[in-house]
Amino acid sequence: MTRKIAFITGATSGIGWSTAISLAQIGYNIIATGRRLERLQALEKELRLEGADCLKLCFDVRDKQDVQETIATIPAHWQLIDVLVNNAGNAHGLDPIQQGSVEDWDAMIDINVKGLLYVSKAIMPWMIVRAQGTIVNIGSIAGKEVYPNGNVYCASKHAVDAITNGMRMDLNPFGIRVIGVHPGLVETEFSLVRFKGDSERAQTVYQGYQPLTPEDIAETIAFAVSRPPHVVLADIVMLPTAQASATVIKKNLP
Ligand code: NDP
Ligand code: 8X3
Repeated sequence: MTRKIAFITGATSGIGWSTAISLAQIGYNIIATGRRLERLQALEKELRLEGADCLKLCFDVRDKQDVQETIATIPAHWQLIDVLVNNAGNAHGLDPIQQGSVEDWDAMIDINVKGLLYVSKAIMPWMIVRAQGTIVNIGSIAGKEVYPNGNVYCASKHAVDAITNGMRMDLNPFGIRVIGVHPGLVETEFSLVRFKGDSERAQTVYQGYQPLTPEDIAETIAFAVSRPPHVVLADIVMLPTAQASATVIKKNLP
């Protein structure tokens, strides 16, 4: 079997890690990226167990020059990228706008929005020249709705939604599929990052109901990218059953 190639940002954890495994299981070799090299090394071992090759690229998506220079080192046979999953991102803080930290705002806009653009800018030409490829952008329910204290994170994910829809239009002449995946609550390191390492606070986000798992999202991405070439699942909103909207969550707490 000739394996396809998927490039996944934020593959060191959560949704990105699980997506790497799921795509390996359906016949992809993986270009896995993130800042934590030891995590990429651990992922590579898991991918090899699935029979997949792995190219590890360590960079911060905020660093435009590093993104460009690192992606430029990809050997020719790895440049035939079939699927790009723009997943790297996080929330930083959960504060009323008037109390928000400028550093947190910068991080969310630089990583979730500009990082996605920098990576896409480097990969799209390889898809355009082959007139094929699929781009999966990980948005959020926060990109469809706004919730109290979510202000800038929600703005960053609304931007991802807009960019996704714009990409689908602009890449339409080249037959490139663009898919937006917008999860609700998924138990990952997301809340640990949002609350700056406060694990007790992070755990409370997922208590009293069954959140989505990163595997749930990964399976859906694997399903979406493996549809026949004439089919695009353009916009996927995925919630835990206990969640009806960004703010309506049925919790059974003591
Ligand atoms: P995790 O914190 O588990 O994973 C985040 C990933 O993003 C890590 O692999 C991290 O890698 C990478 N990342 C973060 N900052 C950077 C950076 N500056 N440069 C490169 N990589 C970076 O969270 P999730 O798996 O939950 O998040 C993945 C995506 O899903 C995000 O875009 C998030 O907004 C979105 N999402 C999450 C939901 C949830 O409830 N968990 C719901 C909806 C959307 P490293 O630290 O090694 O660089
Ligand atoms: C992550 C889900 O509800 O915390 O995007 O914004 S939420």
